[in-house]
This record gives sequence, C-alpha cells and structure tokens, in this order.
Amino acid sequence: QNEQAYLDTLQDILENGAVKTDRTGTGTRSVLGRQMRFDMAEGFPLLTTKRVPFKLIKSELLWFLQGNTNIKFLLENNNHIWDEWAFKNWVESDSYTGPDMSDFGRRSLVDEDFAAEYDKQHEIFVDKILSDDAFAAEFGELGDVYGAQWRHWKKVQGGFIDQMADVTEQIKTHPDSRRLIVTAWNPEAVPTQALPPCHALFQFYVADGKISLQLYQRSADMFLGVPFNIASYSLLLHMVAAQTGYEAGEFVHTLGDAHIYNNHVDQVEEQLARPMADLPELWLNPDVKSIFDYTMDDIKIKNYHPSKSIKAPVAV
Ligand code: UFP
Repeated sequence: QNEQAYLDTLQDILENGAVKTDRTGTGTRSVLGRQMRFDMAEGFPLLTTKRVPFKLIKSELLWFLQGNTNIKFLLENNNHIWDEWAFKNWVESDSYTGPDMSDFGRRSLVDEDFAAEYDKQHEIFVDKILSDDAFAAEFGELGDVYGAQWRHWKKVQGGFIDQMADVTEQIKTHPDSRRLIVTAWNPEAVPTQALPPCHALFQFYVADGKISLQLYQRSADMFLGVPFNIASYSLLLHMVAAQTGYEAGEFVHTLGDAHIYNNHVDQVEEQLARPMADLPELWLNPDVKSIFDYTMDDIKIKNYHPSKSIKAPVAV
C-alpha cells in the first residue's frame, strides 16, 4: 500500500544517504531527488506506522487557505507548530523584558534549567496572544508565510494575486492547462525570511475525470516534517477535487534534499520495524461550496488505527 513508498524512502536514505552537515548543526543523512506517489483510491495517506496528529494538519491548512499569517488562529485551535517563529520576534523586540532567550531552540535541548525557563516564557507568550488583540497583531504576525503567498502575493506594480482562487478557477475552465501552478518560493523574500518555504511549488493535473497534485518540496525532514506534508497536500487535493467536480487522483511528492537528522535515526529504525495498518478514510462535508469555506468540523478522518506516536527532537 501507499505508506510503503514513505517507508522505502526512509530505508533508502539510511542506506544511501550522504553524511551532510546542515544549517541547524544537527547533521543529517541526505539524498537528492526522490519521489513518492500516493493514490487516493487506496485510502487517505495518514501514516499508520506512527500516529500523525491530523488535527494540527487540518488547522494549519485552513490557516493557509484563509490567507492568514497570524498564529492567533492556530493557538485558538491548540496548534503550536508555528509558535517558535513568532516567539523569536517577541523575545528579540524591545517589548520583551524577561530573561535572555537568545538561541532558545538549541539551548532548551541541552540545558534543563533553561528549558524550564523557556517553557514559562513560551506559556506567557501564548496567553498574551490569546488574550490581548494588540499584542497578537504585533507579535503573532509571521508576515511572509504560505497564507500570504497563496492568497495575496504582492505584485511589483502594486496590488495582489490570489493564486489559490485563480488556480481553482483555471481548473474549472481549463482543466487541460499545464500551467495550474501555485508557488510559494519568492526569491525577493528569501533573504529576510526566517524559514523560506519548504513546500515551494505545486501543480494540479486533470485527466480521466481525476485531479492529481504534484508538490516540489526543496527540503524534507523525512521523520518529522514529511508525514505532515503528505497528509496536508493530500487533504488539499481532496478539497480542490471536491470543489472542482473531479475525483481525487494521486498526490505525487517530489523531494529535493531528503534527509534524516542524526538524532532521528533510532526513531526511524523503530518505525521501520512496525507493521502497517489499513489507511484511514477522509470525510469532507459535501455542503461546503468553496475551497475557502471549510471549517474544522467539515473535515474528518475515519477508521484511523495507527501505532503509537514516536517522539523526536525538532531541529531548529
Ligand atoms: N521541514 C519539512 N517540512 C516542512 C517544513 C520544514 O520537512 O513543512 F516547514 C524541514 C526541512 C528541513 C527544515 O529539515 O525543516 C528547514 O530547514 P532549511 O530551511 O535549512 O531547509
């Protein structure tokens, strides 16, 4: 089944990956250029060899589709995957008066006392975003992230491009088009972005009554990031399929630098030793009439019976 493509890529990197240093100082095993295919007819590709938290994937994708770039919506949905980027802006600003938080990502991995202090400041930060609108507007804002590029790409001449609205319209009117592309990669923005887009560009393709999606992901943390990315783009494919009247075909996941961090190797081996279960099913509320109108309750995963989750440190 589909999950095997992911497990095979992990195995491939363990066996063939070059030892490669990286920006985070963690070290990786890495290969260039791999592709995994997920046929939606086989079930929804939420991994079963470890639990993947679908709720986080759902709220993050809805956040992108809203064109929202403020973490407040994520926090309201108990989603903390983007916190660090906003937290960094706060602790580096003049408004921050607490203990020194420089290099908090690395220090909290190696220093327990610091980790406790970081947790405390992080909690204060989250509470302030949720309770203080002015604070949220100033420090919850991430600016140049996916929501901005997908829904309001800034034009040089002024004004904006809504790539998601345009592409869904093009799919309806010109399904044969070979230009059904949404790009998040903006070379003008890269030098000032804390995290330049990992999922850089995607393309839709319609044939035989089915719509498929291929993503080019420039950099792929195979253990922690990729299981999210697979589910997120597969969900997007289903939503676009539902709104354009096609059946969901394949999600084709093309990887640039595909890597396993050195401190994820034990976890990867544990996962590879586990059996796969049947993939779950996705339910989308059929009454929703636009790609932009889905809410958390309109999207559900059914019959998901994964092995338990596997913890691993995030490289920052
Ligand atoms: N990463 C992913 N998927 C994502 C995301 C990040 O795998 O959706 F946002 C990983 C890839 C890499 C790191 O390990 O995060 C980004 O670092 P860099 O910009 O140096 O490639």
